Amino acid sequence: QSLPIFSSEEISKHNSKDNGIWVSYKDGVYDITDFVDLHPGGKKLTCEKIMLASGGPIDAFWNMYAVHKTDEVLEILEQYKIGSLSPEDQKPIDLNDPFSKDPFRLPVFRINSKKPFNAEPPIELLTDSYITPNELFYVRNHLPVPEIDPDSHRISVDLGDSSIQLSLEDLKTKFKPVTITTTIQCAGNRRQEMSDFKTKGLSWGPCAIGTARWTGARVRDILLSAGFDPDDKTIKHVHFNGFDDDITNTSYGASIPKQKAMSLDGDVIIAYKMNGVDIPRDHGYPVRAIVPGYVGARNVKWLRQITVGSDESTSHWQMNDYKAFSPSTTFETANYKKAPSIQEMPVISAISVPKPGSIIDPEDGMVEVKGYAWSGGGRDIMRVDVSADGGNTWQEASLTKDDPDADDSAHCWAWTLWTAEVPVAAGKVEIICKAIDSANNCQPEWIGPIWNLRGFLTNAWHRVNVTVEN
Ligand code: MTE
Ligand code: MO
Repeated sequence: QSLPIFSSEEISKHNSKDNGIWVSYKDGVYDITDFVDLHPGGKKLTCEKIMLASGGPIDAFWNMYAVHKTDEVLEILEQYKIGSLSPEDQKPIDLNDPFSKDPFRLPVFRINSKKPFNAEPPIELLTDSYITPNELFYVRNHLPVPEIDPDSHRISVDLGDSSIQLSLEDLKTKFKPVTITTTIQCAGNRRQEMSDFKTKGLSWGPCAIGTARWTGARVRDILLSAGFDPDDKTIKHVHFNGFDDDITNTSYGASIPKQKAMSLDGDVIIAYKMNGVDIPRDHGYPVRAIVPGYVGARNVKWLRQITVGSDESTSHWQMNDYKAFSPSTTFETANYKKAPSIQEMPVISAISVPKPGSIIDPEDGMVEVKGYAWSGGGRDIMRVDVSADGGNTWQEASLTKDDPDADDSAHCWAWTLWTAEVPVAAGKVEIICKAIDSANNCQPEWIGPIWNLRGFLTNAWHRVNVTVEN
């Protein structure tokens, strides 16, 4: 007999134990709820990974986790077939669509824009591990993901009067590899909170942030080997250009101050590994700039060129984006030329557990609260305070860091995860957190005084509203 036909829309509704866990593979649709429940010992990992793909196709997903794609697993999957995928949803890729070559992404992402792809992981997964798994790291693309052949790709280091071309092999063998653990955060992280008032930009929640161990060559070493004179006072900025371009052939670009790029303490690298493996395509394969402590936008992905100049990059993203304004500045009065570029990031924190809207059954009147805290410029997190009574009383959270540089105050690039036990009263409760960094910077109480029409740098006290049962 013939099985029913399902659309990908219908499949996407089945992505939890409550609604059933469905996936599609090639033209088949499978209800794997029971399979996931069975948790066959050694297959636990497979189950957990498949859970991440629930409600969507697992084809490309399995290519990513090829080790799990055994005949045995495919046979098991066949037992759970419930239907076929509708022919419209099996469409071959449209070659006229510049985004058709974009890589596969996990369906668990909260998508803010599909083309270009912009997405953040769910908050409950974000702080599960100190190092964000590559496949859960937020993605912020302005353009289609370029396809780069790693063998022929060259990074051009152009110094005006001299120029060198580096292959991936050169980058890996000619320079001392360094590994830097750093948090990267988009300037638009938590913009959603400012969007109650009008802002221009994607509506990010609090998860446009992640932490990874990046391995690569120091930009300092690269520039020196290309003959750059660090004492040349006319040079003030180092520019990075990407391989991704728009219809006018303008590529993504950004710049950072020379001091940051050339300082040994700056730890600016051209990375070719993310958490020990090749950088995934969404995150810059094969090479990207890593600028610890600075705004995400300067960590140029798919790097094709490094240049130096007396001025900042003239790229749209350096000149007319990533700048904040006073709360009274309007779209009419915003003067992008005059406003300084956002570079070093301010102190921020956010609550990841409990989720907004949760109903909590407290144990002995206490609730466990978790989250992250981070500051830019290599500043460490000294303290995180949590309150569940409108800020009358505060509990100090216990802090977890796994940044090998955390002991060195000039080098704390990665975030701090924290946990606090907080007393709660029954009823509607607002849980608040705030962090203090190693320069004693603290977060503003609310977004009012920092509101800006672009919705950048939303670092007010983070608030989560929950209901506490009696
Ligand atoms: N680099 C290129 N070439 N193109 C881009 O669109 N986006 C930037 C930056 N580097 C971008 C880029 C922005 S705004 C951010 S926040 C980070 O990459 C996001 O990095 P991720 O996608 O690896 O999280
Ligand atoms: Mo960003």
